[in-house]
Amino acid sequence: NPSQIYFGVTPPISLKGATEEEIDITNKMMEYLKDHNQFEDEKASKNREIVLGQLDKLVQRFVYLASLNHGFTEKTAATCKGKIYTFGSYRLGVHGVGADIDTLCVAPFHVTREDFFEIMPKLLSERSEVSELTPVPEAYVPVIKMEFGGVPIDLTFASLHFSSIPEDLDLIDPKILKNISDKSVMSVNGSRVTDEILRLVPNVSTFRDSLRCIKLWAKKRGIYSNSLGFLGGVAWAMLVVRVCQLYPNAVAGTIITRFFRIMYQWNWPQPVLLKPIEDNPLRFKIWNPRQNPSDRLHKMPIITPAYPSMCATHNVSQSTLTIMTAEFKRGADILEKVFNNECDWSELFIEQDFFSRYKYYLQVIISSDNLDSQLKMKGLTESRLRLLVTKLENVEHIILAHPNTHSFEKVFSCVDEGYANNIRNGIFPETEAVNNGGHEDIIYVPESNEENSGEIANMDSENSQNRVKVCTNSFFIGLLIEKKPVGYVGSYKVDLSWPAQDFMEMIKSRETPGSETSKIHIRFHKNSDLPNYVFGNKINPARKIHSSR
Ligand code: 3AT
Ligand code: MN
Ligand code: MN
Repeated sequence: NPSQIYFGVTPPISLKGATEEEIDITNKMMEYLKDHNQFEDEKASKNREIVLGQLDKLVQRFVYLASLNHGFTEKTAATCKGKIYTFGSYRLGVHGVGADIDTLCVAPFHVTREDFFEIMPKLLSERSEVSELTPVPEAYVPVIKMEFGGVPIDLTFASLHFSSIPEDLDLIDPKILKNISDKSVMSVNGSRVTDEILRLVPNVSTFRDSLRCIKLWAKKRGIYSNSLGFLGGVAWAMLVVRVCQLYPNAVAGTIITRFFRIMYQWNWPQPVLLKPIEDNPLRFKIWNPRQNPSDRLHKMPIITPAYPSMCATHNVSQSTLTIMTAEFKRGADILEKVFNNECDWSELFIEQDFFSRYKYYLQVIISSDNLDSQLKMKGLTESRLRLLVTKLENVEHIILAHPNTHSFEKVFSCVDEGYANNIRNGIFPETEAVNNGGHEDIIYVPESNEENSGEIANMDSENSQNRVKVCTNSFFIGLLIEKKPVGYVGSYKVDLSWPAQDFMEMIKSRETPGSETSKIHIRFHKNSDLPNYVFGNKINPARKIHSSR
């Protein structure tokens, strides 16, 4: 098999090893990453291992109890073993400080998903190390989220065709997928993809160093988010793997340079593949643009290597592809300077200045009177926001709609409903204060604002019980609008009301029980009237200074 002599779908571009200069530049990169807290210390890694050990014990207990419930004798139940696997950034060995551990609990076939969501949360809640326990059984990939011994954990579940899970079971074997539920297929998929990734990379340690660099860069540049139409952790990992395959003997610094060049010049929608797509023996849905019209719509396909292969980037839109391509170009230019000794690595990681890039912005404000509803609404809105982006980029004269990966959370307690309504419509105190020239009493008080807490007490402490609490989250979308041709008189009519209305209707129609009181509102901003808090409470640089009356 000729594909055995190299990794990937084409032969490498270069087999060259590293020059001294490349090693030197790589060392500097590693120094930067270490100095910026991208590696966990020994103690924290040990703690993760301890947590995983304890979690494994709980899984064994769970399988035992579930087996008893299904009528097994104590003796037989004791022979039924489960197993936990890890995936995600921890499994890849690129997790940062405070990252979660993505874990998969694999149980024998008689143990059901209902058992998992019934028994496991009970066992976990009995443990003093566990906090923020949140089962999410209705998710696309059902999960129990929690903090265990200070470590965030995502725990998913699959049951496989075994009466007891063998100690050495390798999930990479596609036969394990036979006749198991769709949810179990999706759940083992995370783990199978991570395992394949590690097998398809020529040098794991170079891959890890490179991926850490790319992840930090993508976060700083605001392009790390699967749900908003950028790339998530798995997709970034796969891009780095592909470049590692093309330069199997290069060091990380070189991989990064090549990464930006190759990705900037990539001929999308040509897919990035880490290996040939496998046949389809079990007739799952796999990515196949020749057969599936919906797969032909993918703008930036990056295909997962484990059977059944899927596109990890189906959320990418024209706008987000344009934004990422510009970032690849920026990265390529900076790396060229790094290699010419004209600048250092820190330049690569400068944070994007989202609120200075565009002249127009939309603010999507969601609000609720309690945190529980608000969390649900926030998740719902975040998972749909890309649909608003797609609607916007199709509006005439709009070139680009850019969703900000950072959202803003504010909690207010208002003296009455009138003020609460203003908040729900996104009219926050400081915006008001500017609008009426700063002549205003403190009517709304951000709850978490320490500085103002003294003033709350002074104002009217006896009335504070009657305050109306409003929790808000704001998402911003930057809009690039076509320049008017020279000599064009008048202004463009850019009608945002339909996309905005459509989006709000969609969110409202998805309301879940408890979220009836939640509100969604969309505001349009010129850059000069963006609120100061998006600039970290510095004055909006685009705001003209008003002379006071
Ligand atoms: P972090 O270091 O945790 O930020 P990560 O790559 O581990 O990076 P996640 O923990 O978010 O990222 O995700 C790990 C895996 O979980 C990736 C994917 O297989 C699965 N996953 C994450 N989010 C979703 C989702 N919304 N739907 C389906 N699978 C998901
Ligand atoms: Mn993770
Ligand atoms: Mn996770």
